[in-house]
Amino acid sequence: MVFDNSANNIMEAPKLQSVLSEAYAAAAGKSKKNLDFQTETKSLQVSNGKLANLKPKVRKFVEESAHLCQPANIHICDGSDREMRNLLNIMQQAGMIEPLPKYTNCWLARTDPGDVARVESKTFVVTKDRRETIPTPKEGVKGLLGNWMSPEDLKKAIQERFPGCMAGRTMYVVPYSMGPVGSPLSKIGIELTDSPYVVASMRTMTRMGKAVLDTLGDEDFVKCLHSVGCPLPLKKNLVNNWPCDPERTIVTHVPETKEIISFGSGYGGNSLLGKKCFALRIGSTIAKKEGWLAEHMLILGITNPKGVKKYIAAAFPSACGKTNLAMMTPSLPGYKVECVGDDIAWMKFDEDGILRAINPENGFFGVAPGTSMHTNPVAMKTVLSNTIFTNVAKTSDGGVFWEGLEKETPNNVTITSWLGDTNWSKESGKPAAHPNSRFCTPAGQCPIIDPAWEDPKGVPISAILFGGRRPEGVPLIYEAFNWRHGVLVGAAMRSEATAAAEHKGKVIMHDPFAMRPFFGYNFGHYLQHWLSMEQRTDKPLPQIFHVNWFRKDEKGRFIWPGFGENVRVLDWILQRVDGGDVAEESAVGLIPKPSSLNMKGLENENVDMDELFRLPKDFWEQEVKDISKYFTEQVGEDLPNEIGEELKKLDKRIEKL
Ligand code: GTP
Ligand code: SPV
Ligand code: MN
Repeated sequence: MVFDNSANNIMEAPKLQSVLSEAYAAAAGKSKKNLDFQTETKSLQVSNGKLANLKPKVRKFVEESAHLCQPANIHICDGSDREMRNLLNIMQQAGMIEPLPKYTNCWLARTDPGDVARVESKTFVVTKDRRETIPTPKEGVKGLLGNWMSPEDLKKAIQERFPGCMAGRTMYVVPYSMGPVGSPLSKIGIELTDSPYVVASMRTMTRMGKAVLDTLGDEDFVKCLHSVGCPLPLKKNLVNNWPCDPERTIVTHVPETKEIISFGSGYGGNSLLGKKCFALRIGSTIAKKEGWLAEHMLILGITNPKGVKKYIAAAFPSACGKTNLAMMTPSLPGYKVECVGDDIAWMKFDEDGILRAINPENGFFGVAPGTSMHTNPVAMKTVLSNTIFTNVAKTSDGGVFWEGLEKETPNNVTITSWLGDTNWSKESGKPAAHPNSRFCTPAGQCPIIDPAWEDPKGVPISAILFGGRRPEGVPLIYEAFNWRHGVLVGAAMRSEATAAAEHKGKVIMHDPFAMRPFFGYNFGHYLQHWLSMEQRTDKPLPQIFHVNWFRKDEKGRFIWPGFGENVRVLDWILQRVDGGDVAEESAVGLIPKPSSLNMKGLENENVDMDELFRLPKDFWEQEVKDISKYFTEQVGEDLPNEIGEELKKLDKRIEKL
């Protein structure tokens, strides 16, 4: 493959220097000392662990960052239960969390209402050349495929924010592994943060602590620096005792030097830097170089009534159903679903050319609203212990509440909303829980966690699903004709905006591969990388499908019952993976032959199957136009020809509708 930017590589542009190094040097200059760490150690107060026990590279990172951020104290995390209890204690005393006595070791955090979701507009990837990060949009058009920042601007942004930013606070050193500790597929990061909430969450979401430091040799690790940006003494009062600085929030990534620098937000993907920042944005750049895929995908195992087990990966945008599908309780008798991961998949070919996936995470940071014993009983059982809930409502009997739990909540309790309204009722017209409120819970507690979920080899993937919230026009299920067509299907994904990021309203947004907010490099090059998978194996690649649980009728009600009933769609997919003659051609792809979708038991639900599969010509003509415009305006020259050709073929098929 020859990429358009190959000329830059040939010219061997000087390697990017660590963007943090300049800030470190400036900080050292200010203190009028050389960066002689052996002698300076005395001035750094360490309350847990010993700097001298750290590997030289780790120690240098910690000490230089401490000189820059000026924390009162350093705590090197060991990952023990005792440490976790202390963190929870510290947060409880600071009024950041409160216990939920109805459950075992469960806690509620309420954030500053200004810090409730990922901030895509303040998230940047930093490269020397803009085009490495994003395609060049058509003149006069705003680029929608990520934000680029120059190394110089990042250095400035760091200088404006980080000197002294941890004053009076503890800087935690969080060593973590994405993937099981010591697995050849795993990668190590070290996050320095002044937020105990981040530490406690990272302890659940990643493998964190001493074992990681012990495994780390002399190799590089991903350097993650995070601050909530509220040095002590405070300049203004905190809201809900939740330190953050929304006006100055910035989430930045330097793929070349493997640095992640985040400031101002303590929430989710902005601050738990192993997740979107490392496992997807930095991860996708590593994957591109090394020939594998880092994707925003769940991984599930499904066993059919004959006992045949397959693994499926699925990419849906944020808050579009990954956690729910990954843990689903199948409504069809004899089926079993087991969960490998609910958000991120790292997929590589093994020595036999089979694409295998691992879940690099160790916990679930799942959307709370909508989760109930009816929709997702497995999640409800998982979160009964050792869980931190954020921005949900609480009940007067010490439990949690959110939209969707009405039928499961005793009538005699009062509800305190996420905003602290102590006598919340539905009549207020406001939601009790924030729509992006979440639970952070250990994956190992999931009652249907797959026996192979920590297998360092990963699990073999038979099918890849794309999907989104499409109220109109898009059928329940269709299969791509082949890999190339499947890459177009991923590239053309669109979905209704959700509360997982700062977008307002229910506008239909382009979200290719559910990765729009998470690409670590130019989307055109990403497409080329996906196309190249065909040349990387002589084994069949996973079959690609598109699903839509969210089609609505003219009254705005979902046509498809969803959740556990989605197994009917998975059943059809398994038949296709098995080579079953159950598909017929349509303009958009292969769809189920009449009655090949198992509807047994749903007869009384009056599901309008015709409407679920209807392909309105005007809708699809407009869809092709919109996608074509998007590719031209947003991807331009970087769009691989194959994708343009596949879109033309779709256009031709639509003409015949
Ligand atoms: P992120 O964690 O943000 O990446 O989200 P996700 O893709 O894991 O989405 P999740 O499974 O948490 O679902 C988000 C919302 O969609 C929840 O409110 C669910 O109740 C709802 N949802 C999930 N699956 C279905 C479905 O099959 N049908 C309907 N109608 N809603 C669903
Ligand atoms: C998403 O937004 O896709 C999430 C939540 O999974 S966060 O960790 O905040 O990115
Ligand atoms: Mn997600």
